Amino acid sequence: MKVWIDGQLVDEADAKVSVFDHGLLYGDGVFEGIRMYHNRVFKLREHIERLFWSAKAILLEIPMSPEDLIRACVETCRANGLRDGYIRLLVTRGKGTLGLDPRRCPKPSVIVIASTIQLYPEQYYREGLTIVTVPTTRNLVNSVNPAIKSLNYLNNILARIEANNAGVEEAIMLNSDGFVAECTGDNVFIVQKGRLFTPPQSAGALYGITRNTVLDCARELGIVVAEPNMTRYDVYIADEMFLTGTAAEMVPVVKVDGRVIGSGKPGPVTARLLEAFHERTKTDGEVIFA
Ligand code: PXG
Repeated sequence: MKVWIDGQLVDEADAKVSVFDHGLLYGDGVFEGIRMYHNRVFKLREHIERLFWSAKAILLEIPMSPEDLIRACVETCRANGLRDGYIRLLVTRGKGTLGLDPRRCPKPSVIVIASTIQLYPEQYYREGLTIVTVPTTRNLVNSVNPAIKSLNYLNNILARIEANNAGVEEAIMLNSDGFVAECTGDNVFIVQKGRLFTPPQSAGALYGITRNTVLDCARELGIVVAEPNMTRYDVYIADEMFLTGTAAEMVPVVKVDGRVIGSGKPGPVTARLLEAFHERTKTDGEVIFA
């Protein structure tokens, strides 16, 4: 496998960062997870835009233009012969000294890894996931805002460990007010009487690109959408529920904290949206091989 690092495509074995990189020492950096479908990098421009927003929020200057980053992603897919798969794009604060001060890091590093990704087992897409709410609270919007896709995912990892301990694959995280924020790597949606709801971004969620795509699909299908604050109660009484994320795509949820959601099977609105989503993956994004 070839990995893109700071302008060069190198062999996987030579793709290395310094132990003094503040991305490693402090989780100081930002990233994106991007998918390729049918020879296209899905929503690549939107991912690059969000990467620049994350970087801006942490005062990290990306040493490349958006257009150059787009080219680097496509080039890395080509170098690995990938038409479907997954890109992990990251920008670290770079090599510095021991000590927090990012002024000691003169040059941020840009890394593009293009590979494949393991989906949830197919069974979950057919039958739906069982999930739980976990005690670890979503980061406060006034701390490291959860909208920043930073290299410090420890909060989400703790929640994921709590999900693992409960024997399930995902976890709902609440914010400090007790409202539903999102899952550890996915945004949350519910369907109630034919209408689609997802927590507002101010509740402490990532500005999910799959979330936006699904909202666009819903509006196009004439489904009413809203972004209200949502409690666990709202989730329990939903007719349908699903999660969205680049890795997970759209995955139905059929049980939360022991409560069966709706009929206990993936619902009809979820199925319509899933079909619309898959259609979009066929036509959107930068072409890899001309
Ligand atoms: N919330 C969080 C906390 C995330 O990390 C999403 C929501 C969904 O956002 P997108 O833009 O992807 O629709 C994410 C994204 C992984 C992995 O390796 C995780 C994500 C994306 C890609 C891969 O687990 N999370």
